Amino acid sequence: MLFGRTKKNPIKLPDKGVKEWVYTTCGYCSTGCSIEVGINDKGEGVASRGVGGADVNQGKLCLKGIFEHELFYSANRGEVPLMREKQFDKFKEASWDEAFDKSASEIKRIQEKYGRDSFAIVSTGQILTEEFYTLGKLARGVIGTNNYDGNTTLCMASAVSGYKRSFGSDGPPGCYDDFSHTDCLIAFGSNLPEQHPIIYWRLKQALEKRKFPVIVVDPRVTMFAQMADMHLPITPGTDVVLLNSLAHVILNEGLEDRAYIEAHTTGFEEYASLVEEYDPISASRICGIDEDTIRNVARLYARSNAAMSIWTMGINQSTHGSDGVVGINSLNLITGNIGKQGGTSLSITGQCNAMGTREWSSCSGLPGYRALEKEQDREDVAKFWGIDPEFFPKKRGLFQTDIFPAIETGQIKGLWIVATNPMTSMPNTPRIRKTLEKLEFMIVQDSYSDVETNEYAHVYFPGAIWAEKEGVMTNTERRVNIIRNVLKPYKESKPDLWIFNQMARRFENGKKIRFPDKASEVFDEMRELSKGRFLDISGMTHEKIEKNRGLQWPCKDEKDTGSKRLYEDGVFQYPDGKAKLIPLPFVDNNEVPDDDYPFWLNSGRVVEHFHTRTRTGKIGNLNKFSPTPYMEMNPDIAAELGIEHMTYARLTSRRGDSVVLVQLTHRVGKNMVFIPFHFHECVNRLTLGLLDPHSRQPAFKQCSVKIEPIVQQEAAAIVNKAARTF
Ligand SMILES: Nc1nc2c(c(=O)[nH]1)N[C@H]1C(S)=C(S)[C@@H](COP(=O)(O)OP(=O)(O)OC[C@H]3O[C@@H](n4cnc5c(=O)[nH]c(N)nc54)[C@H](O)[C@@H]3O)O[C@H]1N2
Ligand SMILES: Nc1nc2c(c(=O)[nH]1)N[C@H]1C(S)=C(S)[C@@H](COP(=O)(O)OP(=O)(O)OC[C@H]3O[C@@H](n4cnc5c(=O)[nH]c(N)nc54)[C@H](O)[C@@H]3O)O[C@H]1N2
Ligand code: SF4
Ligand SMILES: [Mo]
Repeated sequence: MLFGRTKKNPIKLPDKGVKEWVYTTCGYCSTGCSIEVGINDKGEGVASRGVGGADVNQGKLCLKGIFEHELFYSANRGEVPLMREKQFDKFKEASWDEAFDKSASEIKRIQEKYGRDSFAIVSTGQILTEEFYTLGKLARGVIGTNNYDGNTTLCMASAVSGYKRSFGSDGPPGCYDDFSHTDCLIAFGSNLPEQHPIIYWRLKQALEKRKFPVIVVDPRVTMFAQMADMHLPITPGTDVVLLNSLAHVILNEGLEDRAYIEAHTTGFEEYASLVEEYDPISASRICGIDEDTIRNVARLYARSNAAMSIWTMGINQSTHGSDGVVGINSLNLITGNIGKQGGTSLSITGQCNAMGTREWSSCSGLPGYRALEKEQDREDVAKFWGIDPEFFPKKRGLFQTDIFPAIETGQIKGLWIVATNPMTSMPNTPRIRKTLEKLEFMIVQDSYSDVETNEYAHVYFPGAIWAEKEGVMTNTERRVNIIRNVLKPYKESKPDLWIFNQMARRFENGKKIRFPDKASEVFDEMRELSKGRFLDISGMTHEKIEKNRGLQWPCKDEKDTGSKRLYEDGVFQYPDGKAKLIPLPFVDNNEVPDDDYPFWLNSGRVVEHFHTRTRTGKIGNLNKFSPTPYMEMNPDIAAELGIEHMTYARLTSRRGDSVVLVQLTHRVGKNMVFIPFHFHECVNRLTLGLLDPHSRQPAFKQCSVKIEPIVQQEAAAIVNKAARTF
């Protein structure tokens, strides 16, 4: 009998009729893959492929990137501006002028009646850097509200805060090339193979050439944990204890880099005396990692020629997020692993341009890593923009996570949401729903009109998407890469830059400040503002960026082709040039499982979906892999509760309840469940989101729930609603 194919005809790929390939950069995650979009003779985007010569991805793309061109024509793209008098009335189509006039007059009315800061703006990590800079000008220099922040508070705020506390400035010091030089890697709360598949591929590529230990710290057996040499299944929210204990072993055994500590850090005495309290035996009782493993990992790390740490949301999204980052930085400082090939403390960023907003949006201050708190910075920017420095507030206003409670208490009356979907992505969405209902006026600016938050808007601005506009984005390793304008905006939708410029013209200061229409002219302003500073991009131009497939800042002049690493000279951004070692006492303030709510609720992502599914939920080749809200649950505990594989179950927390499909797996222990957060009315109905005191980032990953079986027919109806198919 014959098995397999008998006739071996070559596989023929369907001809998509591509006439031209246009260079751009992927618009999903912060890996920053260079991508080319294929255009047919009607000017439509019909294919995507990786760019072979690009440093970052060397021709590869993950499955989200491969289908990225399908976004252009996917369901419910915003076609025209929409308006309505009252929330929940039927939207009516409007002209752009009508939508802008109404919005500007409502903003002015609210600010005149309740004060300038009563109108808030919440932005994103997903538009282009020139757009961020322009929105910053509009928010800080024209509308003049201090309650202006972004969804990066849900995402990277702890990394920013931790970098600032340790090094005196934000800015990830390492790069992907460090994998090729390191002798030991620890990954804290990061599931690289699913969330940053191409960074993971870079790591695998390095490991194929040269073996070094990979240690993954994650309460769940992730795909990354499965490939690691060591998996440390930490008790949720206790990474700081593990970090203190690693430092304890290093200092007790004299494995630290004394010369580096003395030359480049301050605060050693206080730091050492605090970590002295975290011996591995006491620490193991809190963080759940046995004492020998703690000692082994500490020795391995400190004895390596070069060792590096990476982390993502398992660290940032915690009540100790900022402390976790500081702890990781300190581990690297005491072992002399900063600014060195293969020795670094590299936060793996989330959204495609979360770095761009940190650098240029003015959300937390003023452009180019400037601070509102510094008089010189206020004066420099005011002069550059041509306005009175007194127009600026003297300190930063509310963080995104404090803006919603301020709506609740009536301090904020109007809100403009740009490219974020808090009705699905914020913790405790039942509370967010009530909050949004209190607004007198809300604008939602999004590429999709069906984004859940739009249900509460008075005005909807349809934003063009990613490759329908031009500008740059910065990735995890500080690489600025270009998005070329591949095709025309869909229907009447418009680039976010154009939208901000049109709004600016409707205010007094908008007539004083220049708002260039061309992205390259906006970029020129940024270059000028960056000259001679830590974040120097003055040596970049759009053309040079494309030619090099991205340039890493600082990049100081025409000949400069960028910098792989920061702090190679050991000079940090504090006035004394030294990094700070900061003691981190641990206080357990999480909602932990108890008799009433016996399970930890963990949440995160899966490879095929991006965030709230406004995009990937509509792409068949992605959505088909996980079309339904589900939960990973341990089979042993499920059997005790009478819950079966692929049936529905109800979870309840102190905030609300949710129904999901059960997938039995040993990825999670008996006291934990994991739910991807991509689905509306799902995990964030349950989450508590206690805030980190430094970064105000919510602890999405820690709260407690109870679980029960549910009548299957009733459940199916609830779940189908949350799955919303298109
Ligand atoms: N496919 C896909 N890729 C994405 C995204 C997406 O939505 N889909 N989003 C992008 C964005 S914005 C971000 S921020 C990143 C997020 O990227 P990641 O942070 O890698 O992804 P998550 O799944 O949110 O969380 C990572 C891990 O943290 C673990 N964790 C939970 N609690 C703790 C803890 O207390 N300690 C430790 N050490 N670990 C813990 C979880 O078990 C989980 O496996 O991904 C980016 N890439
Ligand atoms: N439980 C739980 N919740 C979480 C997390 C978790 O791990 N667990 N992770 C948190 C994290 S790290 C993040 S980053 C947030 C993400 O949360 P969100 O920011 O709310 O999620 P997105 O779905 O990415 O929303 C972005 C919106 O921007 C739109 N958009 C995309 N490109 C453009 C553009 O160019 N212009 C305009 N105008 N619109 C555009 C998209 O259609 C989408 O509606 O979720 C957070 N929420
Ligand atoms: S790894 Fe990230 S940047 Fe690269 S193709 Fe995938 S989603 Fe896009
Ligand atoms: Mo994120």
